[in-house]
Amino acid sequence: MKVMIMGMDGYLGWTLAMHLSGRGHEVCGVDNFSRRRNVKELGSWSATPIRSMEQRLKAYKRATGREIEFYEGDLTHYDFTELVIKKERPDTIVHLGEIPSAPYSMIDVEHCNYTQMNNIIGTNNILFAMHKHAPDCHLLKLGTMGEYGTPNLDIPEGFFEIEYRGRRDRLPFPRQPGSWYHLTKVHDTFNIMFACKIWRLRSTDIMQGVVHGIVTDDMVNDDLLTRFDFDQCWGTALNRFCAQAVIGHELTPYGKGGQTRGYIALRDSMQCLTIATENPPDEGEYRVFNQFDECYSVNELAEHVVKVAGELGIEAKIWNIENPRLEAEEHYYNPDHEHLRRLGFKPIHSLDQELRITLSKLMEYRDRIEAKRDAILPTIYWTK
Ligand code: NAD
Ligand code: USQ
Repeated sequence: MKVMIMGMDGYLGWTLAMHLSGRGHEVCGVDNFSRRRNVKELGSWSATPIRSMEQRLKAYKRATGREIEFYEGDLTHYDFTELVIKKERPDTIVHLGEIPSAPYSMIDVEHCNYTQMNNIIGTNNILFAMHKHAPDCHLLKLGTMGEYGTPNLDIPEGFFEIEYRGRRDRLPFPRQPGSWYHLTKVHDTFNIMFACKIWRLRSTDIMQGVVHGIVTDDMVNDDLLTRFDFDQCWGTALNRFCAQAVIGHELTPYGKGGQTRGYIALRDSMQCLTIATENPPDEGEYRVFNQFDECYSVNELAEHVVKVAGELGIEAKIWNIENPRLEAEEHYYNPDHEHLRRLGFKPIHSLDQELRITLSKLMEYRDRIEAKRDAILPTIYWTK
């Protein structure tokens, strides 16, 4: 299959490019390197010393003999997006090319609008270019479990049956996102659903939980590493806790720490995205997969990190700091995640096994994390 990865320079994008290429797919990708710039803006960097795209592609060719095609450009520019889709006419587009940070979108009006314009317009440009030049292409779009929020009900995969005033229908499950960023994913959801309806495009909307982990089997040398962030904006919960542990910083569950989300290891995310790529939906079909391994509260995550770090001789401590976000700190959370399992997905490692790998590898980059220690504690507040 020919697969085009939008956002190929990112945490998931670079990892997926190697993974799909390794399975024999023809891979090409797009990125505007905004993630590198945006992390710098917040005074931080990736714990792993990532190489430039040019160096990555050469290193990958050296290590495997395989080539990956790359286009630098911005998906919010329609002419560019149309050009690459028209030129490559991929079988699948994996769309990861969005700004993924909730805190970044909450900084101020500029960051909110930048995130919303970038994400929503980029996705719409892909939809219009697909309609024109690649109508049979499968759009595999990364959404987020955060679209649903934390309702006091079980969460289905995208749709549910509802009876209201004596009538029944199958409707999209209510979306209650918790940041300007998460809202972009909701807007994308409805735009994609609408495009599938009017143009008979096919799409899988992935509601992915929080990703964690540092390496996959494709990263056979350090030139092939993906990024790993740990600062207040770009680091996600479990990755932050691991980075905090290796430099002796207290682990920072926010508030009461009962906030529960679905979490998935990077290598499992690759497995799921591969399964979805290789099992496309029918023409005109819009389907939703909830993608995560298991649900944990942030307190539980911190406890797992303390335990595994202890086994590696690292003494980690937990510090429940003031919550900078507006979110439920104790709540019901029970999302379904059957669709991918039915297609064969099975988590590769237990959480503790994956944490052992992450913590051991991160020890190599302790100095780089220490150098940006000041970027760890939150200063962006939802309500101020
Ligand atoms: P990332 O920031 O590392 O990767 C996104 C890439 O897209 C970056 O390299 C960035 O430069 C590029 N990009 C952004 N806007 C672009 C534009 N307009 N034109 C071209 N390139 C652009 O993020 P990630 O963690 O790899 O996440 C990938 C996707 O998965 C995102 O859509 C994110 O919302 C979603 N997601 C991530 C997680 C997670 O925990 N990492 C969880 C659920 C969903
Ligand atoms: N949290 C802490 N301490 C920290 C960091 C985070 O307690 O040091 C808490 C947050 O308050 C939140 C939970 O951990 O309750 C998850 O936060 P996060 O920063 O790990 O994840 P989030 O902001 O939700 O965003 C991340 C990715 C985003 C993706 C989303 C999936 O950045 O791209 O969409 O995870 S989900 O959470 O399922 O919506």
